[in-house]
Amino acid sequence: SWNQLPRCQRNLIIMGITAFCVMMLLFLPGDQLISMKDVRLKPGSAPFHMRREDTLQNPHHHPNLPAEKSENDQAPEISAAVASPMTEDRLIKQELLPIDKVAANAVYPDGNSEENVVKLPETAVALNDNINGAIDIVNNVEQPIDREASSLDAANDLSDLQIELKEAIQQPLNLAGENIELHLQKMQNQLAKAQHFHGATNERQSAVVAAFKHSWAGYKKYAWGHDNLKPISQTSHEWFGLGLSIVDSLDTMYIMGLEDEFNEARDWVKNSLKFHTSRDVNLFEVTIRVLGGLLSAYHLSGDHMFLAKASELGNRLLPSFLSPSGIPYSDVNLGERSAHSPKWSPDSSTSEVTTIQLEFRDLSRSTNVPIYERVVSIVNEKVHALDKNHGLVPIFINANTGTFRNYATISLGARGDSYYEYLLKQWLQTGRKDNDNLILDYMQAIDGVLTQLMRRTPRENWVYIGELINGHDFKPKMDHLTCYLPGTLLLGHQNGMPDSHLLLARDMMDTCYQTYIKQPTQLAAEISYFALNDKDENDIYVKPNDAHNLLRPEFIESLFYFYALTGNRTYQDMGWTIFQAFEKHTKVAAGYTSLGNVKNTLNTRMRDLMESFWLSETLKYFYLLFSDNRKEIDLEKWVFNSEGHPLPVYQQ
Ligand code: DMJ
Repeated sequence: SWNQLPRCQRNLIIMGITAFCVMMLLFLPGDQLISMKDVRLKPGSAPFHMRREDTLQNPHHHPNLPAEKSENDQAPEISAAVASPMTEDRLIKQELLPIDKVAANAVYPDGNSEENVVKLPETAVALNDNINGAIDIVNNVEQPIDREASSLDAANDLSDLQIELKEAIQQPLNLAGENIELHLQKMQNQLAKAQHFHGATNERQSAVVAAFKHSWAGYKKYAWGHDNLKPISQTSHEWFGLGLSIVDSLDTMYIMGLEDEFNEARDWVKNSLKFHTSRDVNLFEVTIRVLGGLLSAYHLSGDHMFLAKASELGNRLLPSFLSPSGIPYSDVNLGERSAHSPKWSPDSSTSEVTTIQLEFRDLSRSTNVPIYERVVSIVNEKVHALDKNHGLVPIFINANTGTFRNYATISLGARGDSYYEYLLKQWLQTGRKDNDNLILDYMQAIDGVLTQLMRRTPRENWVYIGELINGHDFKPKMDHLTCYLPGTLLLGHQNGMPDSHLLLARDMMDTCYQTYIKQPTQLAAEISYFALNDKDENDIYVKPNDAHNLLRPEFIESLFYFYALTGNRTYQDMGWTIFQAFEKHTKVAAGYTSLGNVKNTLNTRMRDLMESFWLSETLKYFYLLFSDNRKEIDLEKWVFNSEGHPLPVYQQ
C-alpha cells in the first residue's frame, strides 16, 4: 500500500517522521542525557562524578570566596571538592579540629594545609573501596540484568515475609518459639549491663536538672499517666494514650542521675503501660518515642523489664508492614493489630517510613528475634531502589504502590528531615560495615543538598537549605527541624564523609544560631524565610503564622554534636544563651510551655503545651552539652535515635 501512495504523499510522511525524530532529540530532558552519560562511567571513576562539568554548580559561597558570585559561577576548588568526595587519593582529616581553627585555616575540600590533612582513615578507605565496588556494579552496563526474575524474587520475598508477619502477629508471645520472659531469661549473659552516670558536675548542668525537675513536678501533678502536660491550664493532653512524657523521659532521668524519679517512672511502665487499647497511633511517633524510649532505658539501666515491654510493643506495631509494597502504613491500631494509611491521604510521610529502622533493628538484636530488622530492611531496600532527584526524596510515599508521590515537595524539614538522618545513623549503628547502600544514598543526598537546596543570603551570606515545591520550584524557607542537619553532618564527617559536609555543617550552625539570637526573645521560630535578593528587607525573616516555638530540640542537638566531637566550649556558651531564653520566656508555674510568638517579648502568646520531646531531647541535649566530659555518652559506642534516645552501636 506504501507503493500505491502518490509520491508527494510519501515524501510528506517521510518528512513528518524525520521532523518528529529531530524534535525528540532536541527536547529530550537534559538530566536524561546526563544519566545516560552516567551509566557509561568507567569503573573506578569517582562515585559522585555524576553530572556533566557544566552542571557542577555548588552554591556554597564561603565568605572567604568572592561573595557576589552568582549561583552558577563557582570557585573551581569548591566545585571540584563537592564533585569528588571520597576519591581514592583524597585526604581527610583524621581528628576533627575545633571548628574555629578550621575556619581560620579556611581549608576547603582538597585544600592542602599540611597541618590539617593526614592519611585517609582506614574505615574511610574501606568505605571508599566498597562504594567504588557498588558504583562499578551500577555502572557495569555489560552485565545482563534479568528484571523479570528479580521482580519475581522480590514478590516472593514479600509474600514469604507476609506469611511470617501474620504468624508473628497471631502468636505475639511466641516470637522466639517461647514466652518472651522465658526467652529473655535464657539470654541472660547477652542482656545489657547497667551504665553508670555521675549526675550534674557543674552549675549549668545543675540548672538543666532543675529545669527537668520543674517540668516533671508539673507533669506529675497535673498530667500523670497522660501523654503531655498543658502547663498553663494545668491539665493533661492525650495523643496516643501511652504516657508519652514518662516513657520519653526515662533515659534522660537515668543520665541525669535522678534515681527517685526514674524509679517511679519505671513502676508506672511496669504496672500501667498497656498496649491493648483499640486506638490508632502513628507508627513513626510511637516507634521513636515509646519503642526508642523503652529500648534506651533498657540499654542504660540493664533492666530487662523495659526490653519485654519493647518486645510487646514492637509486635503490636508489625501490622503496619502488611502492605502490598512492604512500605509501612502510617497508622496502626495497637489493640486491634491492624493498620491503614492516614485518613486524610493515601500516602505515608517519607521521613516516617524511614525513621523506624534504628529502633526495629535494635529490638531484633536485643531479643534475637529477626523479624523486626527484616521488615525495616525491606523498607530500606525499596526506598533505595526508587528514583531520586539528585539523591533527594519527595516527602510522600504510597504504602500500596511503594512509589513516591509525583510532584511532592522536597524538603529537609517536616516529613523529609530524618530520612537523611537515618541513612547515616543506620550505617553507624551497624559498625560502618553493613548498609553500603544507605551510606551511598547519604553521600549522594548531601551532594544534592549542596547543589540543589543550599543558598546564601544576599547581604550577610547566611547559608540556608531551602525547599523544592512540587519537586522543582525553589522556596527560601527553612523549618527549625532542619537545624538537626549540622550535627548529623559533623557526625558523618567524623566518620569519613567529605570535607564539604563539614563546611556545610559549620555554615548551617551559624545560620541556625542567627534564627535564635535575631529574635527579641532569643528563641527561634518554627519556620524562617531568607532573602533571595536585595529587594527583601531582611536577610532572615519570620512570617506571623510561623512565629511559634514548640520547645523543639534540633539546634541544641547540633550544638551537642559540635561540642562532643570538637571539645570547643564556644558551643556550650551558645547553648547557655538559649537555655536562659527558654528559662525567661517559657517557664511557668507548672512547667515549660510552647509559645505562639517569638517576635515580641511582651506578647509571646503562650500556647499551653509541653511536648514530650522537651524532656527526651531538648533538656537531655542541654545537659550533655554542658557536661565537663564531652564523652559522657560516647558517640563511638552510642547512636541517638531521632527522639534523642541513645542505642548501642553494634560492631558485629
Ligand atoms: C521529635 O519528635 C523528633 O526529633 C522528630 O524526629 C522530629 N520532631 C520532634 C522534635 O522537634
